[in-house]
Amino acid sequence: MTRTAQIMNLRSSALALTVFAGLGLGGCGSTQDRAAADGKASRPVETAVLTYAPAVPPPITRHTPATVVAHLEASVQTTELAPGVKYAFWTFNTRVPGPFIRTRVGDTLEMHITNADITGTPHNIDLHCVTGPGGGATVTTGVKGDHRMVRFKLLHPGIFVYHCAAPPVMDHIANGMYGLILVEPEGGLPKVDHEFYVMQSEFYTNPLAEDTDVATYSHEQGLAENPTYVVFNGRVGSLTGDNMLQARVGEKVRIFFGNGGPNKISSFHLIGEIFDKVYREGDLVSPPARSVQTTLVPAGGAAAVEFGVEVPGTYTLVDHAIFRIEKGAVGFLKVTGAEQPDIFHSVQKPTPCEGCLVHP
Ligand SMILES: [Cu+2]
Repeated sequence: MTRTAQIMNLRSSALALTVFAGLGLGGCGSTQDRAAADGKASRPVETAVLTYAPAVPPPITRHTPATVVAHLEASVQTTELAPGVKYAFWTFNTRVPGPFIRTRVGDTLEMHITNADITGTPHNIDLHCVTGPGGGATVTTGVKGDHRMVRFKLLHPGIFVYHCAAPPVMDHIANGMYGLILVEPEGGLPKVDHEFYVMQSEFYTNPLAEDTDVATYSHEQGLAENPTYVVFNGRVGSLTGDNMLQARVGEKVRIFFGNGGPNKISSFHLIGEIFDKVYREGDLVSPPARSVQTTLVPAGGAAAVEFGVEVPGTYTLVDHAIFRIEKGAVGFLKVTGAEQPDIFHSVQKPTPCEGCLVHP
C-alpha cells in the first residue's frame, strides 16, 4: 500500500468512526474551510449528517452552495429480515436502507466509498442525482480494502435513489444496497413538524433449510419477479409495535418514500389519510399534486408526500398492491391527541379486528 493510500485509509477510518458515532443523532455537520489545502477559491466544506431510517437529517439552513463530504462503506451484515429469519444483507454503512444524505442544489457531493466486504465482492455507487456516466458507478468500483473518492456537482433538485451498480447490478440491489439522497431546491422545502425516511424493497429467498435460520438469496426468484418479502426499511416489522412512526394531532408530516425495487412498482397509500401534497417521482420543482389517495413510486424512484394529521389513532402505510402486506409491506403512524368529533365521530366503539394486519 502506498503512503497516500495509507493516509486515505486512516482518514477514511477516522471519519467513518465519526459517522457511526453520530448514527441517528441528527445535529449539524461541521463546517470548515479547506481552501488553503486545496489551493482553490474559498468554498465551505461540510461533513454530511447521515441518518438511518426512519430518521432524516435536519433541513439545510445555508443559502449558498457548499462541498458536502459523505462517507459510505460497503459490507455484509447478517441480521433479521423477518421474525425468526435472518439474512446476509449487502449494506451501505451496515444498514438497509443505507444512510439518508441531505444536500442542496448547486452543492458538490464529495463521495468517499470504501469496500469493507470481506467476501471480495466489488461494490460501487450509482446516485440518480449525478450527471455523468453510470451516475458515478464506473469511477467508484472497488474491491476489499479499496477506497474511492469522487466529486459530483448536483445540478438538479429532487429526492433521488442511490444504489450499488457493480455487476450483476440486480444482485447488489436485491441484497440491500440502496438509499435516498435529497437535493433541496433553492429556498428549501416547506416547514413541517416531522420528516420520515421510508424505503420499500423486495427480498428473494430460497426456502429456509431445516438446520438454519439464515435465508439465502435466490437470483431465480428475482428473475421471476416473485419476492418472498416486500418490506419497508429493510425488514418485516420495521415500522410496527415499538417502531411505529409518531406524530400529534395538528402536526404536519413529510415522508420521503423511496423504492429500491429491484422489480416492483409501489402503490404507496396511507390508510385513513389523504396526502395534501405529493411531489410525484421526486420532482421538487413542479407544483405538487394535491389531495392524493395513492401514489405510484417506480422501482429506482422516490416521492415526497405531505399531510396534516387531524384525528388521533393509528394510520397504516401500505403498498396497495395489497397481497404484499402478507409479505411484510405494512407499517404504522401513531397519532396522539384530542378526539376531533367534528371530523370523525362514531356512536359505537371500534370493534377489534382479529387477525387483521392493517388495523391494530
Ligand atoms: Cu454492491
